[in-house]
Amino acid sequence: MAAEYQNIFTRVQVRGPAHMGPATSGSWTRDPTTFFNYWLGKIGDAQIGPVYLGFSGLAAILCGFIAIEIIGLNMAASVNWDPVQFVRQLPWLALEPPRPEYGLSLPPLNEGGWWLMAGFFLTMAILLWWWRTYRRARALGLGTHTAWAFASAIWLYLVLGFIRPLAMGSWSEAVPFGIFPHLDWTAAFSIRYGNLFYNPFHALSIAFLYGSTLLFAMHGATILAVSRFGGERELEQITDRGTASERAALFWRWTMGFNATMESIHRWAWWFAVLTTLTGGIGILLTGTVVDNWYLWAVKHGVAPMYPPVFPPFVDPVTGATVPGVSQ
Ligand code: 07D
Ligand code: 07D
Repeated sequence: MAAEYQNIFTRVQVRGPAHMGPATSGSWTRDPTTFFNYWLGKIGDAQIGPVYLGFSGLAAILCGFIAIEIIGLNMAASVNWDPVQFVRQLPWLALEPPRPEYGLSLPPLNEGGWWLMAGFFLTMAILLWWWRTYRRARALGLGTHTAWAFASAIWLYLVLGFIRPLAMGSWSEAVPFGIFPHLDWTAAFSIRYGNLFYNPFHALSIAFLYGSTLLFAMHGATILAVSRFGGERELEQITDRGTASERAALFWRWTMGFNATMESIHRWAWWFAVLTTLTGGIGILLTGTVVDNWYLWAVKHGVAPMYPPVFPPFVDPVTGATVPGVSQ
């Protein structure tokens, strides 16, 4: 019988002995536990495991657990340990950073100390997880592209919660833990510094974010469209372009006159994603440290117009002083 065309939903789930992957050196013994899951096999590979725990993995999970525990218990305390209110109000609950008067000092636990401690453990968890992605890639003889892409996200995270607060001299500048509270922080940050839309690095970050989704859609669509010719076996297509890659390339040359290659499309994707948080982190770090008001910055550089006065200057009836006009 001729092999039938298969896609993600019609794939035959072949069950051989579990594949343990190539041997590596300098690692902990691999946990041999594996099993198969039919439903996960529908969206990916049905084989689950072997998971490699390792030192950094174990330490990251531990630190992550402590961070979530501190955040969760503080939130629970804020609703008087009432489990119903905890669930009802969860999206609005917060663990806030210290008030400005504490600067960079260590505040009492209930006035930001818990926030500082949760931040420490969350940061440790993230950094240890980064180390795990680096080490596991190395152990398999891979490049470390995943680790460096992750590092770009961590850069923005560190700018938001650590580097910029250090530069501003106060933990109060950092982001609170909480679902809507961190959105309130984001909105307030934009307003406080004169509208982030006028920050050119925010604009760059948006262009790369939108560009990432466009590239992802174009690439995903292209590969799915040629999968009936074996196009999803990308590695083979790099060494032997075969009919799938030829067609994919021709499709884009027909429609746009230009095509990426099997390799270069992944470089485009990597850079667009990485530059989203890289430029974003630069934009946030400049805010309040170098530029205090992005709207006025844009006016100064001829990017935005100065609005005409809405209220002309007037004489204050109480003091007799002339009050300047208000322009926005
Ligand atoms: C889909 C991969 C899975 C990850 C998920 C997130 C937690 C938090 C904590 C209950 C794409 C897991 C979430 C572990 C649980 C508690 C206390 C990734 C995928 C599903 N944000 N943000 C969200 C974080 C910042 C902003 C959602 C984290 C900045 C806006 C989620 C950070 C600013 C909106 C979330 C962080 C900002 C969100 C969905 C860290 C500027 C939304 C995230 C560590 C960049 C959206 C209610 C998602 C939303 C949203 C997590 C930072 C803005 C809770 C962990 C300070 C405008 N953010 N965020 O799918 O629905 O990511 O909010 O820096 O509209 Mg955020
Ligand atoms: C947050 C990187 C850190 C995350 C890490 C993940 C865990 C979870 C979970 C295992 C997201 C750790 C993960 C702990 C483990 C599990 C389950 C990446 C993060 C390490 N903006 N804005 C951006 C737009 C406005 C504002 C970026 C659009 C307004 C602020 C992005 C609009 C105001 C900041 C972007 C818009 C405002 C941003 C984020 C439109 C609010 C930032 C990129 C159309 C009123 C951040 C320079 C990203 C930034 C940022 C988009 C509007 C405020 C491109 C499209 C004007 C304060 N905005 N924004 O990838 O970098 O984030 O700015 O209106 O800090 Mg914005």
